[in-house]
Amino acid sequence: MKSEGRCEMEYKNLKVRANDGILTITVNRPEALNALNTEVLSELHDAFYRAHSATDVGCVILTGEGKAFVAGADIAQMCTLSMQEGRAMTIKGQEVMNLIESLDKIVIAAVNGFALGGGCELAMACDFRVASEKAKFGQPEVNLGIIPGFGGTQRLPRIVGKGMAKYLIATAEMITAEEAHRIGLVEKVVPADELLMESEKIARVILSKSPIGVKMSKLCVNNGMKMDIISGVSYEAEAYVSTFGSEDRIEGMTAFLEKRTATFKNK
Ligand code: CO8
Repeated sequence: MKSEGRCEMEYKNLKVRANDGILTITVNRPEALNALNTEVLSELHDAFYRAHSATDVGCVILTGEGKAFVAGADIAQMCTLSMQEGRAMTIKGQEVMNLIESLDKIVIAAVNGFALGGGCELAMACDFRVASEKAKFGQPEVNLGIIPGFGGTQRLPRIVGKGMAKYLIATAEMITAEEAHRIGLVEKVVPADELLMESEKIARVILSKSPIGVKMSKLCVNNGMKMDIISGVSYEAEAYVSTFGSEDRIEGMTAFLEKRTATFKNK
């Protein structure tokens, strides 16, 4: 997959800003709590497609405008859909989530507020989640007579375990950022006004590491989770060996021995 054109684009429902290798994508439909309709999904797909393989982007931050990260799929739109249209929307949403998960760089979900239903699923497709202490998480689909359809029944148990996933989905309970942190759904909770600063700080730390190392380790974790342990470690060994052929491996090790900071070239 090659990205074409610029990453910073004009969208109706997104704000996209590139700064020093960090691409910040903000879902910007606050009047509907950033609910995901098919248009927002298409724009997210386009923005992440452009970010993929973009050489001037090293890390992506995904967040929401206003009091929600994303309050789910758009219920007003879903209410009008036929079964075929419902199928098309779930597939479209899953394509966006899969694209984010398989992006060749780390995607940080900076969860500023409600992350419900499709919004929680969107956050789970990211590599990890930094949450404002005001954020709220939940899978309320059973309140609406549906189930999570953007990957939630698959990603939630892989993140928090089977029992907790079933508990959250079957009760539709909305949980606080603190509780989400306790169960491992969120990696870090920060004060609301520090969320973007903290996420950018983490992104800058990642940008200072070897891009090949970061990319290959993401690939190993993602693909290894689909394998049994023996196949997974053997996959890791091949990926590990491939980093040995990089200039950055020589630079990283030499810099350590010379007691200086490594300058990585992504080669
Ligand atoms: N879809 C559409 N509009 C929404 C959504 C949504 N998910 N969430 C909020 N809005 C709208 C409200 O309707 C309201 O609009 P208006 O001002 O025109 O009445 C506006 O946003 C503000 O919302 P509230 O007034 O409700 O704000 P509150 O602060 O009182 O409440 C809540 C905030 C608790 C977040 C509340 O808005 C809420 O419960 N929202 C719905 C949450 C939800 O159920 N999400 C799950 C949706 S289902 C889903 O995501 C399935 C994913 C898989 C889909 C597969 C494709 C077919």
